[in-house]
Amino acid sequence: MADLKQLTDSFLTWFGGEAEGIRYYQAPGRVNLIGEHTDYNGGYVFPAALTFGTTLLLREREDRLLRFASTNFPDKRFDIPLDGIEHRAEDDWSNYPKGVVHELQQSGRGPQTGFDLLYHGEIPNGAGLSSSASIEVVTGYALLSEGGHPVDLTELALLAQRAENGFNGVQSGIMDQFAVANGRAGEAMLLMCDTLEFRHVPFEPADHVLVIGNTNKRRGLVDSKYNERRAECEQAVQELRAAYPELALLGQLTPEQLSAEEGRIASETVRRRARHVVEEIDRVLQSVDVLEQGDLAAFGRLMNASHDSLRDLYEVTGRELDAMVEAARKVPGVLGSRMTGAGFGGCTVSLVHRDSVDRFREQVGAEYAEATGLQADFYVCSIGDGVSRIDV
Ligand code: NG1
Ligand code: MG
Repeated sequence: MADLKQLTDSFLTWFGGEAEGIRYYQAPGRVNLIGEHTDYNGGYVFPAALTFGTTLLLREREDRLLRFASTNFPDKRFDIPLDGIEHRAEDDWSNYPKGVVHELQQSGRGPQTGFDLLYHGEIPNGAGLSSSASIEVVTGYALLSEGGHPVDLTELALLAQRAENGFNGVQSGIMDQFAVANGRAGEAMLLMCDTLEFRHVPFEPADHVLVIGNTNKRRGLVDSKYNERRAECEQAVQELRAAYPELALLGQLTPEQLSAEEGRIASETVRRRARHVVEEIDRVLQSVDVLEQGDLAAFGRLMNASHDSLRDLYEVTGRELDAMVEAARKVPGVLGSRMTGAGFGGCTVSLVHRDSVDRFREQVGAEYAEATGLQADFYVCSIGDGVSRIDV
């Protein structure tokens, strides 16, 4: 948890005035345990909220100005009138909270006064741990609460997704915002991305921990490739409609249904993309089954199968993620290891025996550096709660 006393001092340095009247909110980052590139296909995902994320301090103003500052980007503050909210490339990270304000205004619940806002992010940027969703969700939650509006967490997740998609031009799925809004400590979340039905699944493996490994390979090309994969999935749906006229999303097909008709897909590449999606959705459901039976080893094997499919069929892993996963799987006590998030760089997640964590850091760090020339970072993580107000 961030040091609130220090953040309060920092708030007063940015904005002056008194500490009285400052309120505190937090939203976590998230890690997806399995179910990758399934959300925008209307399939299942299995994410969990982290115990670190974004802390937001805010204080009402008497005028109609929003002033955004961040401890992560200390050389710039963005002062924007409530009546002038628009996307501007040069406004950098503040486009995320601005997107949320825009969506709140669209829905008739925009702030009625200005605010001073200080963000403190503990999530590495561009690593696939949802720093942007965390900023969006904490902003929406805080401004709705301050305005005296009831907060429906699912509606908040959708609003935050629109802020990311419409305002910021990323065609993201719903998983990130949803997990950040609805997470619960000690539990992962089985989410059906088409209907948004979800349930929490206890995930507190006694002798094992989740270790996130950051490849520190920033995801340069992610936007174009991400949208390319989405287009390939839509292509598959169109061609499969010859057999399944009602088909709207790939996630509606079982592996057997796809396999019976995949010959209708002309491109071999598109066929492989489709196969990844339907099999990955199936793996999510199998994961919940085996976890509910307490079979962690089986879950680890499903994590491995997920990564291999993302590498061979969906082709979104890349040299760095593959090298890290390969090194991780060689460490005794590792039940499974896979990339998490969009891919191309960013993070891996591994299920590691507690007694093997030190060896894991050492051995994976060294082998990864040798293979790629990059330094890895590791975080042993627990599953935390979704967005909330912090009472002080
Ligand atoms: P990351 O890599 O965490 O940004 C992206 C999408 C998700 C999902 C995953 C792949 C964004 C903001 N998020 O996650 O919705 O599609 O890729 O499973 O684009
Ligand atoms: Mg993001």
